[in-house]
Amino acid sequence: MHPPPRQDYVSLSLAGQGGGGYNNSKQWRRQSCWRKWKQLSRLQRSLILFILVLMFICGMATYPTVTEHLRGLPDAEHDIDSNSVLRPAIPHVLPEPVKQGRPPLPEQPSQRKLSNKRGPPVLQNRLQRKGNTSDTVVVDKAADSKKEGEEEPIISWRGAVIDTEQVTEGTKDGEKEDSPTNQEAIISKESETSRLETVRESFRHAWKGYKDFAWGHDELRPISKSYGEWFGLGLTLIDALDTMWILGLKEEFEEARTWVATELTFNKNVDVNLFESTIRILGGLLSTYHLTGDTLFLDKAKDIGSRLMPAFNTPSKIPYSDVNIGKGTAHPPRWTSDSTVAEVTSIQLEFRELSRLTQDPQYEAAVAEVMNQVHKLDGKLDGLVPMFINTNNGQFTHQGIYTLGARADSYYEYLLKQWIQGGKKDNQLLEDYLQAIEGIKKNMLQKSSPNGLTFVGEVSHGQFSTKMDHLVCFLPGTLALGAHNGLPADHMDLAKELMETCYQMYAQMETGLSPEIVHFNMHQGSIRDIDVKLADRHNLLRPETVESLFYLYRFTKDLKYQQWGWEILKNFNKYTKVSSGGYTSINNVRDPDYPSPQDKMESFFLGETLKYLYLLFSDDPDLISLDQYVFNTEAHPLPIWPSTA
Ligand code: DMJ
Repeated sequence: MHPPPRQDYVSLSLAGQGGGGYNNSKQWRRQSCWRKWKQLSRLQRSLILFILVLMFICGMATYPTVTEHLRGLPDAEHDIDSNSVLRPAIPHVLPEPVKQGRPPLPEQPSQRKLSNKRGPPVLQNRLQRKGNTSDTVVVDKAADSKKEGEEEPIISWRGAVIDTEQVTEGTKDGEKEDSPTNQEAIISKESETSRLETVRESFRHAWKGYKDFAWGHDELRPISKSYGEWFGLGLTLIDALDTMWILGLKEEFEEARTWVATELTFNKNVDVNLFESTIRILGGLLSTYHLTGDTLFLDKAKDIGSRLMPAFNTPSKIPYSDVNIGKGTAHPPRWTSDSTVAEVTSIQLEFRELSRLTQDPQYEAAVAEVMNQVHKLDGKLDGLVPMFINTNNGQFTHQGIYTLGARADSYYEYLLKQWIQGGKKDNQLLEDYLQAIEGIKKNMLQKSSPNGLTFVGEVSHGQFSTKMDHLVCFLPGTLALGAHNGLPADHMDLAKELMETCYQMYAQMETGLSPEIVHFNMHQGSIRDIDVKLADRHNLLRPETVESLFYLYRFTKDLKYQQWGWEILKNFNKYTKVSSGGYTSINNVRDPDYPSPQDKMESFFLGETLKYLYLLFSDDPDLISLDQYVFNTEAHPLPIWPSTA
């Protein structure tokens, strides 16, 4: 090799130079080195010194990473192993799952080194821990938005807050794979699986009763092993279609689909209630169409939707309550020309969606007209609406009574949900919703005695009443949904307080099941928070509390909500399950020895209650994502419209 001609090239030849013979004494070597050093030019000496200094600096800089890496190897190994056993809940910090082919090779040291370059060692450990513990503990959503380096509260599956620094210590000390944290993960996963399976079993049991004794009819009467007819349209079967799809009950779904394809006809001389058939039948068919892509359900939805339209032919454009879907005529109930406010304002999600799918604006126009009129009406109390509206003059009637329960409840729910469905653009809906929530806070919220449960009472001609319907328990879920969509954070605080109250309406009963209506005690010295009147002790298998538990769990990941739902499901199974098939409403939630079965399984038990329980126990946020779907008031998910902007 020829040295390059340039003079700044440093050439060192340390052995066998010159004529000096080999002498291995220390002194000779020292003198020889010194002589050679002196023989170098000034430039050469400076360059050598510069290189040595540079090497020293590099050595110092890499020292901590290398030592940290070496120290971290056993823990990293542990992390990788445990991650491969458990499914990642925070996938971006875990290895990609292998989709096909051979199992993955063990990670090579060079790969680990690469991953260490993503951040300083301490931060890396944090990220790994977070991913690592994702199956064992649930990271509070709010914690995710915290800056790196801040404390992250982690909640164990028992609901206890764990100090993240303690987890760090445990991991550094070489925690074993079967550490309590990982055992909890496995238990937690197992309980998710078994709870989901319990809901499926419950559904199958209900379905068995319906199939054996009420097939194709509206409702099962499980005690008398017969059926009840309301509209004569197979209400339970239609209401349950999307539940079967979501629960993955393919066989049951297919037999129901066959019935819809071959037996279901709306060309019948029957009177149906506009609201009930819209939320259960139209909503159920639209939702099933969206989930399955099967146009059979869309065709049926168009058919029933168009047959319901005569209801809007009223002097005021406020629809009548009843329609004869065979004759195309509509009318109010025999005793009044009023409609219920909740009914005329809780059909909008379904008819708007029907217009979007059919490109026929008549459906949306009809229901939007109702909303516009109600928006402008006098007679509200701080955004709260009365319970009745007249179909002739379009005015509120029976004014002065305000409730969040029967006859008004879903008005509030649909203000928010229409706003969400339409991409959060309609300010009128939003303003009416926000004003109503303020109205609730101002006029209806009180605390019970002795335990200070927050409850929503009623107002009657200026007088506050401590009565609260079970129906009101939709409200925590709706408030939480609003907060999730950017509405004030105090809505979530209130949602949590009311959720606790709704749970107590179950927990404080002898059967662990809520009555239809409760009254809260407010006077000092009360011995219990909740009283139930004799006539209000029934339970109709209603969904509102488990519906709200689903929302609260989705948004907070607080495991207590799953636990509460689990208790409720167990009590439904204990007190309302009929051995020959089906579940029954009961008359007395206060008598565990004889809850007094009513011999009726409402269609919403399959359409709503079991669906929300299933979604509550699932830890998959994409199973009907709340950023893609909005549930109608009968738990039928409809898509949030894609933005056209
Ligand atoms: C259902 O039909 C709907 O949830 C409605 O909004 C209220 N009543 C029942 C369930 O309780």
